[in-house]
Amino acid sequence: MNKKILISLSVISVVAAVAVGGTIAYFSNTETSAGNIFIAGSIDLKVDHTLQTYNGIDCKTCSVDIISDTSNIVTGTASGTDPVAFPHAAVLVSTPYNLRWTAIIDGASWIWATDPTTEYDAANDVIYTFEKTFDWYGPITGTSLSFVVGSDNSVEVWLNGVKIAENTSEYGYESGHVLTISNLNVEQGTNTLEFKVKNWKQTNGTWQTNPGGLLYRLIIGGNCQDDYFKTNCQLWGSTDLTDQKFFNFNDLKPADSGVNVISLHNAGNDAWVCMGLLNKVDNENGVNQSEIAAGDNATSTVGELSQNLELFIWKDTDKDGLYELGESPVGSYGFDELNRIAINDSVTGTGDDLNSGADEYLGLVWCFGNQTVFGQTITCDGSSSSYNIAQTDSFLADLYFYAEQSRNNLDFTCVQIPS
Ligand SMILES: [Ca+2]
Ligand SMILES: [Ca+2]
Ligand SMILES: [Ca+2]
Ligand SMILES: [Ca+2]
Repeated sequence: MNKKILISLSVISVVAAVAVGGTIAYFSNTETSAGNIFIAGSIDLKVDHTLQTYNGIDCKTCSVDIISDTSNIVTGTASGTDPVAFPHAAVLVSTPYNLRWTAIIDGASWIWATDPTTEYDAANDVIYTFEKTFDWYGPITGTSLSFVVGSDNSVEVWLNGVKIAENTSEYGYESGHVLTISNLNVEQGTNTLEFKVKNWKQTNGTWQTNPGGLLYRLIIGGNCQDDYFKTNCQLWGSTDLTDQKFFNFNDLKPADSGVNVISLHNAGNDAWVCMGLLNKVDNENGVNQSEIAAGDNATSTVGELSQNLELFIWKDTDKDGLYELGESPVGSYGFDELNRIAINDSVTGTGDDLNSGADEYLGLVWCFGNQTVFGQTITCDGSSSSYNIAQTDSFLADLYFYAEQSRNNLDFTCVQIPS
């Protein structure tokens, strides 16, 4: 049997009353036993995180700062002769060929599809399209906008498929002729910026006399001040996880609680799905008098935070972060025991695998203290002095989602995953 496995990891970093950094990991793994039944296709799980609250405060985007650099993508051209297949990363213009390129934007670099501009593209009218995406969640009101675009020669700026501004000047590369955009209709979720840059033909032009180029910086100024949660929480659209964190708190107190909505998108074959924590680390970070009074050991190095963090998971069908009638519970867990949780496996229900192309929406409610779920009401009680044992402690872990094909694998259970 040919079996493909993908595991996505993301970090939990929760700290009681001390700040600490986290590490991040992602890996995918393919296991193959060759020569038997061949099953085409693969398992590809994508994960998004579109809603988070902490003590009733919503996570939202604080700021955006993007520039022309090699993370911009060249998506296509009109009559240009870039020999590399699209899409591909934009390249830095290695030499400021044209002394008239007086536009300077802090932090931004001149980019183009090729370096240097091809011979044909310097002598003919050509247009290249550069693309960059950014996420925005929450209100845009109260933010500031700075958006300046330099171009050689003219440029159209598009946002989410709509042209929002253009610079028709041949001299977009001069400081006095750059394009300044003062209004941006940002959408919730992922926004796509496109720059359609036209290099104007010059008879017998060369890469020295007639290069093409794009230079820009977009800053949407924050409105989160120094709120740790707001400036450190992250929301994102459907993606393979790399460095995203679902949890990042630096000053937890008993009775603190929060909600996360996580969506799993199955972009591959029908699959079983499990989740859990790996690489759990409980740090003591010293033992104070309150901890000792609560029963901690003065010489302890292993903290007690994960034992005192509780979690309830349910299938949040309407992805609103509220546990409502008709939505199925997955279960209640301590963070210290959270591993190999069955979201969809052969014992969670008949035919309960996650179909190809389908989504699963999970709601998570965590509590520092004693969590109870009664009917649709979830409470968090941190009033016991026993929680003092976790003062100054910290907890880090990787949150993983595991997908395994369900076809020809009907008896799979999440407890089969190596822990
Ligand atoms: Ca030019
Ligand atoms: Ca401690
Ligand atoms: Ca709901
Ligand atoms: Ca402790």
